[in-house]
Parts: sequence; structure tokens; C-alpha cells
Amino acid sequence: MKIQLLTFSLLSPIVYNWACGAALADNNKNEVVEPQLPNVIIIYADDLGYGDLQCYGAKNVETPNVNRLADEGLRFTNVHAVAATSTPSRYSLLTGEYAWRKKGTDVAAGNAGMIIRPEQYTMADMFKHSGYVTGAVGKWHLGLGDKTGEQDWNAPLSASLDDLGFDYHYIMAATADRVPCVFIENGQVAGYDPTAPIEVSYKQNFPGEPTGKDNPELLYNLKPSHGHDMSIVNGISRIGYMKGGGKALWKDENIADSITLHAIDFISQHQNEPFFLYFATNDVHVPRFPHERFRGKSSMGLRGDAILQFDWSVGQIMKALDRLGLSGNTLVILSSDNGPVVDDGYDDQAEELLNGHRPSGPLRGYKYSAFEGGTTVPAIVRWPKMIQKGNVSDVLMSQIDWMASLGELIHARLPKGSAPDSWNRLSNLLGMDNTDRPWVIEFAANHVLSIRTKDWKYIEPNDGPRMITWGPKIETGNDSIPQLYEMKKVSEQENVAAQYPEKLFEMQTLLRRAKLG
Ligand code: NG6
Ligand code: CA
Repeated sequence: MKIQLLTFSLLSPIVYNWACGAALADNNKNEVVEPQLPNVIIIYADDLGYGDLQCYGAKNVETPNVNRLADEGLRFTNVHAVAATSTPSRYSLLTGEYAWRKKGTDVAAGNAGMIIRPEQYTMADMFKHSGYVTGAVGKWHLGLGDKTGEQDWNAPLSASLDDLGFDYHYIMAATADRVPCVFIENGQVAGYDPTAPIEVSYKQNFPGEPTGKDNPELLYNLKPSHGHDMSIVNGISRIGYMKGGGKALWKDENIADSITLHAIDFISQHQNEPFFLYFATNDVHVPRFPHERFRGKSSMGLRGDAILQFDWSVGQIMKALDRLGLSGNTLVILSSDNGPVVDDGYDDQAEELLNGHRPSGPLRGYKYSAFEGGTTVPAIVRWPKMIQKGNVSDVLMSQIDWMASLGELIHARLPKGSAPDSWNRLSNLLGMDNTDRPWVIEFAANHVLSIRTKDWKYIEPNDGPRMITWGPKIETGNDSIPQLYEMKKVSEQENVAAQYPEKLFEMQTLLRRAKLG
């Protein structure tokens, strides 16, 4: 039986009809058919910019699989990650709470304790309690264990993703540029090597262990450009110190293969029941060291090659869904945790080889920034059974709403107080309603908040430097005076605060009220 709801323009009829679909009478056989809830996969890229995919105008790199996903689904042009860095964006996506409300949600070290606490209600809890099997594969970056620095990596961790509603998890604790460089499967180091016990410190090195700073001769070609000069693993120096790991240490060139295979295994194993998969890729974060199948294959060096590898991972997931006959009833959401960065700490020639490619597309600013390039990200949603294919939407949307929206989709009952900042905007997500979110809040790396509507953007005043001082050459968005931009001109060039004092006041009031919750 076909459910055709695409003509509805408001959320309530969609929900009504979808809910009614919970028990459809099949007239021919005169029996009740329970339609299966859709599977949900979030493919969450790392540092993939608004302009980095071909279907968003990327130059010098081909992304046929993502293009196909967009052709078969709905491509958004005004979607915002909550923050301009990873940890706070992921925190917000998975809890429905703005990271700027909560201390300790800045970019996490690899030995951070669990930032989302077990008592918090997460997106995974929501799916699990609605009858889904839940999985997380790839980059985590939200802490593990009870307390920072107190994990014993040689035993099952004291707190892990099963405390947050994930049935299965195969993850990297933080990022590829942070120790420990091992995968953690269901709360224990995967392929643990008892001959090489693991020790981790973010304070001091372990006696006799080489570092990028003291032993540059041991480094592979990929030298640090800023930071990243501590422990050396696979010839690449990282942030933080570690010892041991032996056979369990990951090989950077195999990370994409490894997490993609684990994601596909999870899908295959749960093909006969509704599943939720959070698939967070390592691409295109530093250190960029893709498999040799991709190295040298784009004209933009390792950063371009990492985009090719990301596209490959997406293609593998799509192929697996096709093979298993699951594509029609699987809602795939593809997006990124923050804007792009070119040189993020390793000399990989990303800057020199751009050759006209603009990672943020037409937007000002990059990762870390209060300007739009910091949080505006690609977003594609495909669900052949319910979403008309091939459309593009400029609706203003924030990832903060995905928890409540997906909750609506699966008829979840969220406990009081959970996902406090997440609004049900399911109709936006499914392309059935083009009403913009009234406003979206953006959280820059330096904690400056901006609020934007479809037409205006206000950036809070801040005395900090205009350019990042600790590494990448990126505009922070800081100014000591209030900034107001007309967003019809996407480039945020002219501060019109003085011309439109009333609008400025209105936006400031909007932000003040939003902060109150
Ligand atoms: C920065 C790192 C950068 C990256 C970032 C987090 C330095 C000099 N730079 O501190 O390389 O790891 O943190 O990126 O250490 S994120 O996408 O995970 O937020
Ligand atoms: Ca990131």
C-alpha cells in the first residue's frame, strides 16, 4: 500500500496521517498490516564545508554518491550545526540541548570523561525506547568513562555509550588527531593487545616515548603546522600522550574502511527490525591520510582525497541499503558537525592546492567562526517512501531540532525536561512545509553567540582578536561593537547596525529571550 502525503503543507496532517498509517487495513486480504517504522541513519561528516560537495558547487572534486543521495532526496541550503566545532555540535544534536547552556562542552580531549551524563535523555534513548535497535559508529568526541583522565583503557570503561542508549558502538574516543588512537567497541578497546597496555595523559609524556616535538625525524611526511607535536602513532604526531596499544592501534589509512564496514555490519544484522544508526565519519578532519585508493586521486591533495573517501563511505552505505532492499524505508540524513577548515594543524598542502575551490562556498568564515561559514553545513535528507525526490529547500533549519523532529516521526514520548531546546520541525525535515524556523542560534568556538533569522543576523560584541591567534588563518567574527547583517547578501560584509537600530534591538531582544529558554 502506498502512502502519498507529499501534498500536505502543515505538520499536523502529516503526523495525523503517518500515525494513522500505524495500522493500515489491506482491503484485498482483509487483514491489518503494521507498516514498519523507517530506519534512520544520520551520516555526520567532520569539518565538511558548505561548499565541499559537488551538489553544493564544489570544484576539483567529484562526489557522485552524495550527488545521487541529493538527487533521490531533498537538499537543504540553509541548515546550521549548533556550533562551529565538533563537541558542542554533537552534544546538541544528540541531546536537543544547546551546548552553550552547559559547561564542559568545548572541544574535548581524548581522555575527557563522559560529557553527556547517563541520566540525560539522548536521541539514542529516544529511538531505543521506541522499539529501535541503536548503533553509533565512528567519531565520538563526547568523552568516555566517569572522570576525565581516570579511565583505565585496559579494561571495560566505567561509563560508555550503552549508558546513553546505544545498543552497539564502535567508536574513536575523540578525533584522529587526539590520543588514544584505538577503536572502542561496546566500551572496550577493540582488538585489545595484552602485550601493550595502554596509558594516556594530556599532561605529560611517558618516559622514553618519542614525540613530534623532540623526534621530528620519526615523522612521516605529514608534519604538524601548529600543535599536534605530542605522541607519534603511525608516524603522525598527535595531541596528547599515549603509550602502548600495540596491535590495537588504528592505521589512519584504514579508518574509513573500518568504520564503514562496521556500519554496514550493523545495518545487515538489523535489517529485519527498525534501526537507528549514528554514523560519524572521521573524514574530512585532520590528520587527513586516506587509503591509497584515494590518495592522489583528487587534484586538491589530501583534503580533496578525504572528500573522495567520504563520498565512497556514503556510497557503500547506500549500496548496502539497496542490496538489502532497505533504501525505500530508510531515512538517511547527511550533514556535518561544523564548517570547513583548510590548514587545521598539519602541512598537507590543503591551502596551496585549493585551486579555486571554496570550502565554505559563498559564505564568510570557516570552522570556529561566528560568520556563517562556521555553522552552515550541507544537509541532505533521503527517504524514498515519503520524500519527493530531487528538491532543494532553502528553509532555515537547525540541527538542534532533529531530536524532537525524529521523535515525532517515530511517535516517541519524550520525558519531561528532555531535549529542552529541540522543536518538532518534522515537516521542514521531510520537505512538506517551507516555513522557516523563526530564528537559529550559532555558537562560535570563542563562545560568541549569533542569532539569525532568514533575513537578518546579529553577532554579539566581543573584545577578542579578529583572527584566530593560535593556528589557522580564520576570521573569528569578533568585533567590539554589535554586528548586524542583511542575510539576503550572504557574504556578511557590511555591518548595518548603525543604519537599523530598531532591527538591532529586535535581534538583541530575540537572543536575550532565547537564552532564557
Ligand atoms: C583544535 C586543533 C584542531 C582540531 C580541533 C577540533 C590544534 C592546534 N588544533 O584545537 O586540529 O583538532 O581542535 O576539531 O590543536 S573538531 O572538529 O573536532 O572540533
Ligand atoms: Ca568537526
